[in-house]
Amino acid sequence: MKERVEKALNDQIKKEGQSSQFYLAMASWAESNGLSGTSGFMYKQSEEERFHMLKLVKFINERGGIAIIPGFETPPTEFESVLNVFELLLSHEIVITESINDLVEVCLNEKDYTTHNFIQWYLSEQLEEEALARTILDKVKLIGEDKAGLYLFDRDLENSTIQITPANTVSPGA
Ligand code: OFO
Repeated sequence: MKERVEKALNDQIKKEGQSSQFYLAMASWAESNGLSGTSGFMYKQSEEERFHMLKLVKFINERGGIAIIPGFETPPTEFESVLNVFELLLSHEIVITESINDLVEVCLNEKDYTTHNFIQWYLSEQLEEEALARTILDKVKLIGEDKAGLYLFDRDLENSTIQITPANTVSPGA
């Protein structure tokens, strides 16, 4: 595996792991604030990011490279609100999408078409995650300061009745 590709993949391992920790912090904050739907959603997101990290670790090792298992910075323990949590989720996912795009560029420059192919899965994953974050954020914005609305939103998240739709809207039943 070319050095530049290996380095870019290792950088991505760190980013996926940091995402997992960040979402875990959000899950924990939501849990301690009685928001079980939001917390369940964030625990799941955190698990997914950990899976993304592991997938990269295994890919690098399978191709004869050396995966570097990173240490992580401590994420925040406090968040302003549910709105703040989902704003952070979306902005973080946008940054990760840019990073995956950079990774694609490195693969093309280095003519590493196998890794390029592998990274396509991350591209579509990012597309879905950004769409989901936008969908949820739109809904949280609609709620505003309405406490009853927040209760129903959190309950819907818990029951997984909020789903991504291509038109960036919330599913019926939510
Ligand atoms: Fe790893 O999928 Fe988003 O960040």
